[in-house]
Amino acid sequence: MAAKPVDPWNTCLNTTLEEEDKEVFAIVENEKLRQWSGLELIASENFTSQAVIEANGTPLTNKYSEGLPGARYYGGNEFIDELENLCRKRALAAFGLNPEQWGVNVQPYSGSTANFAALTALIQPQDRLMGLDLPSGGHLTHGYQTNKKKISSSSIYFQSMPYQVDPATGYIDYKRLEENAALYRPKLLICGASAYPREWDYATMRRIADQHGAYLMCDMAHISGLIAGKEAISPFDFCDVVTTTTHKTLRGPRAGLIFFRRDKGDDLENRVNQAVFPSCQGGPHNNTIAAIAVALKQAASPEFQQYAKQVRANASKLADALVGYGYKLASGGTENHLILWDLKPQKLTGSKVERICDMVHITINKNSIAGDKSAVTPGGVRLGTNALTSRSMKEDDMVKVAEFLHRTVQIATKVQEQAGSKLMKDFVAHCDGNEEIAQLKKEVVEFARSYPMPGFDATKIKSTVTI
Ligand code: DSN
Repeated sequence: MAAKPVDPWNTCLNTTLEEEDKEVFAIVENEKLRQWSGLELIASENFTSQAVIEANGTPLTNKYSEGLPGARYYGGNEFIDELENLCRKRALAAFGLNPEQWGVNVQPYSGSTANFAALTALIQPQDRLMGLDLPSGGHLTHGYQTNKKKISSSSIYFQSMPYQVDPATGYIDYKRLEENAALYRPKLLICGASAYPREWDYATMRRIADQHGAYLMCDMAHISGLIAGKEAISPFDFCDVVTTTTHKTLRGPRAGLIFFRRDKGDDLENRVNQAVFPSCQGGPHNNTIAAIAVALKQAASPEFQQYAKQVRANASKLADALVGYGYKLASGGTENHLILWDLKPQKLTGSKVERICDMVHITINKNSIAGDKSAVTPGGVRLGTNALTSRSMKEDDMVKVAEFLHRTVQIATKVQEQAGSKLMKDFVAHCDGNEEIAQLKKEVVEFARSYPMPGFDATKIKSTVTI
């Protein structure tokens, strides 16, 4: 039978993005140029692979599949079931888990929804939880609240008491955590962080949780790639539930996973699955699940172990080089992919150094250092080597990156002096026309562009801007 003609009002359904929407196309191309031309040091970002990007952009986005494989609320899910089962199998394999002991839900849209679903599964509204305080490097979703306000839904719907790092050492104060837990008697202890450069003492966390019959959950989002790559201690030997994002060191698409013990005897499997859907989410994003599956296949490979090893080696070298310039790092260094750089001895805020870095195409983020009073103008910045390692950088390159960073601090110091005030608006005004900034930007861009670009062909970028 001859193909039927396309209705005129449907011709837009088979045009390329470039043909169909020049504005969005240009934004995408300009962002590609920015990614290729800069030094990406945000510890929670990475450059995912071309295969992951392809899977993420497939017609799997068209399908509704509420429910689980074999038990859906919609028809037509035979291939989606196959995909979700494959993704679940790969998730367990990537972390060396026995399917009789562990199961996984691959539907969470992100790390924050994964965490809220995990809390929903594990404890009742207004039950008590303890997570690492945000100013100590913890995540919002681990119960964050201030003196004035309950910020995260994890503190709005649950009672929260944080534990902290010892500001003198930068290490988690487990002794104080144990003492406070004895008074607070939490139902849930959460380990895992967004800005903690040291290994976790999971055995101690487990012991404290057991003293109170509490669940132990790990949010391994930042270090999941290092765990899969056998470069960090596995939390699975100690925890009841483990959550993660899939786009940080794991280098997949933006999404979340929840692992749960199947052999604990209190039905965590059903509780977690029901918490994800129908309690917290609707239909899974199947294109994303396809992309997660691809990333997990890659994460289980010997090459990924080499990548994870290099991420740590690069972080360690970058930390050493910064210390070599006389800078202070929280806890004195790093054992994972990230560095917390304390800029208070330089009398600079993280915001100002972040600002200069942005201007020279080094992408970092300002971050609280334990003891800081304000999260808006924190005293430090956070650096991570996961993305630069995906661009094939090694230890020698970290020496150069440290030199670039040192120059940003020197520039920030001079600009602050010239501004004659500590106000950000005066600082920004005095950056205009600064020749050192222009020179450093030129060098950074040239350096960055000399490294391979994962995920897309940088020679084919059709940007409408110049960098
Ligand atoms: N916002 C992420 C980070 O930067 O660590 C965590 O979700």
